[in-house]
Amino acid sequence: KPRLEFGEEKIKAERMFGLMDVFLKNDPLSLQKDILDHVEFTVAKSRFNFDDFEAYHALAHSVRDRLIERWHDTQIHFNRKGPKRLYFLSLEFLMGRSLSNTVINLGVRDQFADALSQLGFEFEVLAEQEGDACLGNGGLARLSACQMDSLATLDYPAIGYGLRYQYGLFRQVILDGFQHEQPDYWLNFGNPWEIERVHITYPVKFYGTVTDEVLNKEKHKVWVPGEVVEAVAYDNPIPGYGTRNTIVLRLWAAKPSDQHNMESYNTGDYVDAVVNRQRAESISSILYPDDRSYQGKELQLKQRYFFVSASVQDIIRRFKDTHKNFNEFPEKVALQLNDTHPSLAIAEVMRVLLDEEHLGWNRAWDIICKIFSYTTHTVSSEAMEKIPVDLMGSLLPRHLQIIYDINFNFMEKLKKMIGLDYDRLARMSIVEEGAVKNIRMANLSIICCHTVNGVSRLHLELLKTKVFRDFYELWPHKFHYKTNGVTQRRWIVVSNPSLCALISKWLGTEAWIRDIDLLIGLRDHATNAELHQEWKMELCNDLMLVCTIGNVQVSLNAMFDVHTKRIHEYKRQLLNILGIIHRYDSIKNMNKNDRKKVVPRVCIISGKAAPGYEIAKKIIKLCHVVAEKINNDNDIGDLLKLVFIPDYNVSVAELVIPGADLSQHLSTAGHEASGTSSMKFLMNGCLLLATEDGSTIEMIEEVGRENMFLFGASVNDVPALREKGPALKVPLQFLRVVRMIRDGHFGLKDYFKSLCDKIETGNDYFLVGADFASYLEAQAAADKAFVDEDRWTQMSILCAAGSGKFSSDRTIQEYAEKTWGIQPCRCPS
Ligand code: T68
Repeated sequence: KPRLEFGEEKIKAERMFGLMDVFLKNDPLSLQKDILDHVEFTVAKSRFNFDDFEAYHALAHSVRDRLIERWHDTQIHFNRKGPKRLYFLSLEFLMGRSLSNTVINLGVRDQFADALSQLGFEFEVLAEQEGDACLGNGGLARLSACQMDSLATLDYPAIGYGLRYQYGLFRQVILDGFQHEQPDYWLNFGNPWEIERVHITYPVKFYGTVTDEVLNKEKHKVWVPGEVVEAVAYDNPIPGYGTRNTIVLRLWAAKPSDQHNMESYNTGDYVDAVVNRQRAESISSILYPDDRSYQGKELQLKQRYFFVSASVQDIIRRFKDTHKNFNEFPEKVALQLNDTHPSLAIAEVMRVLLDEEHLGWNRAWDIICKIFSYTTHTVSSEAMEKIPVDLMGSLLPRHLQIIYDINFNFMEKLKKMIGLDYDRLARMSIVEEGAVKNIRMANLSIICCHTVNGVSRLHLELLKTKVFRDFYELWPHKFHYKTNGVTQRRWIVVSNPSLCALISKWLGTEAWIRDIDLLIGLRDHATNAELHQEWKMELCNDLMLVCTIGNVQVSLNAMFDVHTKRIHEYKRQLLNILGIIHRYDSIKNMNKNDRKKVVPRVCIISGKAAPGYEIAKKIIKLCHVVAEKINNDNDIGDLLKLVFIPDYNVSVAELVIPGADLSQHLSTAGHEASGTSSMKFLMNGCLLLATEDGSTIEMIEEVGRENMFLFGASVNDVPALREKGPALKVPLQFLRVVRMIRDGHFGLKDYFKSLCDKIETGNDYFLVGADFASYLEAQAAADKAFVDEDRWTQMSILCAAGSGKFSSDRTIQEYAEKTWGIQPCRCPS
């Protein structure tokens, strides 16, 4: 069957069809030929002389060819069927590496591995050559990546939009225990997974003025920009698993525009003009590393609008290719805002409909209210984004007008509904009054979106009762939650192939890779001795993790206890370190006999601190000094080790998660909107030591309280504990370990003083002291369970068996059905 559709010229079409009438083949010989062709013609190295890195590139290009083939077919299929599409707008995507994931989703992993081995290469070794694509900060960004995988796998017609940062998230380098940041110029060695679309470009306007113009006797606003920058598309195909469907993540890069500053050429300063043009590229050059503190920087706002404007132009262009009337827009378009970062899209679509499509306010507003949905990933009002009105007015003058108009209409309506409750009106206004006037992006989003989603059930409760209470009371129907999920393709199939094989063997099928509900079938075997044997072998398979740890000698019998996530006070890495100091101190004070009963532990901590976050950086240093002391204490030996793995990213997570026995999720209750790393650990049969926060509450329902180590104050307890202030009781052990740090037991006592002050009773906002006793109890319970191998193995099996709910496939299906109103559109294979 023809792979391409041709126009009129039948002869030409037949000739081309004759040349390309079959899909690329996946037998060893064809694959080898493809790889060698790419060595010779893409990498431009002799096929007789190339190294692993060059082989990786040739391999990646051969895989990419197959990806493009499916992607074209999917696009043709979507265009033919014309379904409603989802446009997923996110400023961050943490994709990690692509090679292994792609070959597994395409179903050609083993074929490529065989072909390579005959050429004398090992697939895994070449896969190690790939760098991580770290175009995001943390949970939110990795969630976007997991969701793209699920959208493709479930055959949904979706497109992801983001920014092609030249510098990804900073690399963390540890020097003498201190974090240093280095730029991640990830494109240095080329990126075989993207396709540059030199013809898909859109002008993006900034600054300037807005004037009134009369057109067909009607008044219209015209925005005359002061600067224009070009957005160029880079397409990253995302293959589904067990389907031909391949969707795209389109990332925008900024390039100078020919419309930019034409006068400077005319005034003759050619060299200056060219240099100035080049500055345009800085818009998409850097990912802002500050997790959840929007600083209202001009470049950051420019970046956001740049991304939004290019995406909106692309979406409208695609719609207009096949439709004349905007009445159908809501039937064909769903726009998802991943947090408020892309919420300028609301004002941008409104602007295009009003000023360019001349729809009139009411028609345009009606469309806006039908197409946008918004997911918030934040729990506190303080973390909600605000943009200074002055900044917005100078950079995006027309958008500011539109936002004011939306707000005016909303305020008028609101007054009719709630009366003249001025405090409440002020809280709900999009415009925050004060010394500096701000635009509240969350308010804008809630007012304009048909649905506001939280990321766990508890998160929705907090939104309803605290953060968005005023809005919830007004529009209860808008508020929903979709508990987050992660993709089992990346987090089991790719990163833990031996567990994957074991699960498939015991379930008698690989179907769980697409249909995660089947995992529950493992429960039937939870007490099976034979499975226990195999599962235990699997749990002991910590070798990769040991290699990652590097030069710290550890015992393989030890419990591998892992705490990996961004370093943040609310995530309480400090609680973990204090617990480790307490363990160290206890072992030191034990007699020989008691020492024999100690369960050896390898504690692993990993995570980045935002560059300006002093306290978080001190926590990293504390971890290092404590590690230094413990790891070199002969008295302790194998009983306790502490390792900090630098530069945590997706690839490190892929090594660490499969090797962990216990993982820690210690957020003060009410602070973690959901948490997603816990889901990856759970799927891998790792036991959780956690507070009852975010999605953990739902995990308790799925795997049972008895299979987890829970501790700490509940969300309802937290306010009362905080209120106690200096009267709050903390255990003696806590005072003792804090004293050890204060007294300089680990050195640098002056440096750590502020850290200790932060957890001083009366000052301890995150309740480290209040939760300490309960934390130690949970740790002791974990030790006790670990010694009973059968019990531990059974708990581990039950965790994996109960993790099905936490697949992003379930999340995406809920979004598709309840929020976006999109249907699967499966490309025939
Ligand atoms: C996280 N948020 C939540 N934000 O903290 C986590 N913010 O509980 C949740 O599981 C996850 O989102 C997915 O829903 C973030 O990761 C950011 O990374 C971020 C980045 C820039 C600005 C603000």
